[in-house]
Amino acid sequence: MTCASLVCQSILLRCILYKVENHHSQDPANHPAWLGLRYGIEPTIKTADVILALDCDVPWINTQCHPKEGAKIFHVDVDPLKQQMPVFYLKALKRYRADSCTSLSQINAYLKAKHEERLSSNLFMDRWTALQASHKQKLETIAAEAKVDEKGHFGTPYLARQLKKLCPDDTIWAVEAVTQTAFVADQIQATLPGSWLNCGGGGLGWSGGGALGIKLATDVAGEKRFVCQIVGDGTYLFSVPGSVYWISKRYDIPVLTIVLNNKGWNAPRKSLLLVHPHGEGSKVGNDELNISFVPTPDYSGIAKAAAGGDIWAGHASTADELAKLLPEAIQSVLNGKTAVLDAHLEGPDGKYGGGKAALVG
Ligand SMILES: Cc1ncc(C[n+]2csc(CCOP(=O)(O)OP(=O)(O)O)c2C)c(N)n1
Repeated sequence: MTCASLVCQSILLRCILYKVENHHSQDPANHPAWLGLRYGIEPTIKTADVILALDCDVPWINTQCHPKEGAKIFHVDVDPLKQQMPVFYLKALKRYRADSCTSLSQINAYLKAKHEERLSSNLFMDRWTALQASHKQKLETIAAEAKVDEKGHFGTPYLARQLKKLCPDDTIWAVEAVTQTAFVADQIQATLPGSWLNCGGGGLGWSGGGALGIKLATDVAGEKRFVCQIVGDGTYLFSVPGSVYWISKRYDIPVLTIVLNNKGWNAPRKSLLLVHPHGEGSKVGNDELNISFVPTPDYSGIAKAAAGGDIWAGHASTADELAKLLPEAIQSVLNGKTAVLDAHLEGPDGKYGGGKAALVG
């Protein structure tokens, strides 16, 4: 993947190697061509001369953001015609029904054989240097977003940055963070193939059972990897936590679950604003839209009850509380016991037990 990004940036004028939300992995964040993970909106899409879409179902949302006139688009996919999605259409110059890894290997081999000289010319060296500078800039911008407010409250960027810092380097991230996904991806900056997992399907709730399955699979493979599930609070409820943590305990499958508690569903508001930015729904609060969970349930308590009391469970509303509890939760998982941390985004207001950091009962 690294080579592919390099090749695209070098050979073509400006080319995006771009993967979006619903895929099993993303381009490695330590590569200068990394643009992160976005939901069909990324400024570079509008300026690119060439776009190579690889296994990407929704590379852009036309009404929000689309390639400029004359951009050359190539599409490589196991199913470029999306035969089961009759409305899907990507206006590409060429489409290839092909395995992306094989395709990239072939493209790289071709470029190396035919264009070695061009690749090492000053022009391309200069582009490479510029790309490295823009990558550095991007990483600095992302780092600046991981901040705490004047009350010590944190949002997803800060939380995800702490996770990246404190979890083992080879952690597998099972991510079902819905509207928070891009923030999580920016801060986690996954680089290991297969270490970032999310789901192409629209039905939410896979990540609870999924995290257990991933953990089991790595144990069976002898890798014994640390698995961290990062899940929206609404999605956590869809995941049937009563079953997940009962099974986690019954079969001793330790995972770390981080619940992104933003007091309910954020996605429906975002969706309605995309279609009716100034409609009636845009003028009312989440209560009236019936997407608020206030007062929120005791997410980690639900897990604890399901596990017969034998897991680590807690909630944190401030950066200080997080600094105390997150290392404990991680250590618990490393010691073989599942941990569920209810992370109160933007503070304790409206959230269960808000106001004091606590281990659940
Ligand atoms: C099983 C299921 N039910 C409903 C939906 C529709 N839906 C999409 S996003 C969303 C809200 C998810 O809430 P949460 O996990 O808290 O994430 P947030 O929107 O707050 O980022 C809902 C209800 C869905 N995709 N899957």
